[in-house]
Amino acid sequence: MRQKIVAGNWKMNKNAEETEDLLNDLIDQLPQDVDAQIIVAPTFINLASAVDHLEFTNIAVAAQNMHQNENGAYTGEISADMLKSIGVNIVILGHSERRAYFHETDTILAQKVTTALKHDMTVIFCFGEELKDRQNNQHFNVVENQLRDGLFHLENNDWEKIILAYEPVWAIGTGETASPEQAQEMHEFIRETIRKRYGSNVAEEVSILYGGSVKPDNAKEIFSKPDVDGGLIGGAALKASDFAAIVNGV
Ligand code: G2H
Repeated sequence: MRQKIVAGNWKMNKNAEETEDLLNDLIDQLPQDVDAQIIVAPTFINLASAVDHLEFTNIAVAAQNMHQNENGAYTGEISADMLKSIGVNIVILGHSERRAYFHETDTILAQKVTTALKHDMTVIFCFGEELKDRQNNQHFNVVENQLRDGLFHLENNDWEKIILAYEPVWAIGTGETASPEQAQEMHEFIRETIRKRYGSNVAEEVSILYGGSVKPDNAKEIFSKPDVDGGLIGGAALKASDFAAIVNGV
């Protein structure tokens, strides 16, 4: 059985006090007995307090990004070792906002993945096509290329540390969601692409999350699809009752 996962990507939201408030609300409202891994990704400066806060809970903490190099003159950046040193073992890489606004290329992302795995971190690797790609019927090609260029340098056993997050760019923060059928169609294609390169064991084990305007009222139907193993949640992760409702739908 594949691991079900619901991860909240808080993006650039919540100051220190608001982070504590939301974490407290999540501790109160998230189900204890759910058969899924629950992850939250606050901003860098609130990660250490989040790790402390969540120590005795079933909620894990992820970073939203990290640098590909070990250390050095990279003003403003954060390394894998720094994250590990405060107890953060999971990192989101390749989010479309990082790709679009911070010019992260597939080559840089492949390096980031390698660095994260070297530090024994789990990677939530995001990818997905833009609207123009879907309109031009290029969405499968784009996704296949993103997987190949970002991840296909890995060995089979590296995949134990990889979680995939398919996030069609046209559905991110727009209120527009891929239909459950569109999500399933792409997730099946992704699993097949992994199967061709790495074989059935890796393909069947890897969790593939859907991301893009997941809300309490559409989560359950999307999560019910056979190749959708959970979600990466943005806007709806900022309110504990919404995030809890989504977790309950997995
Ligand atoms: C996609 C998603 C979380 P939202 O970016 O990564 O955000 O749910 O707000 O579309």
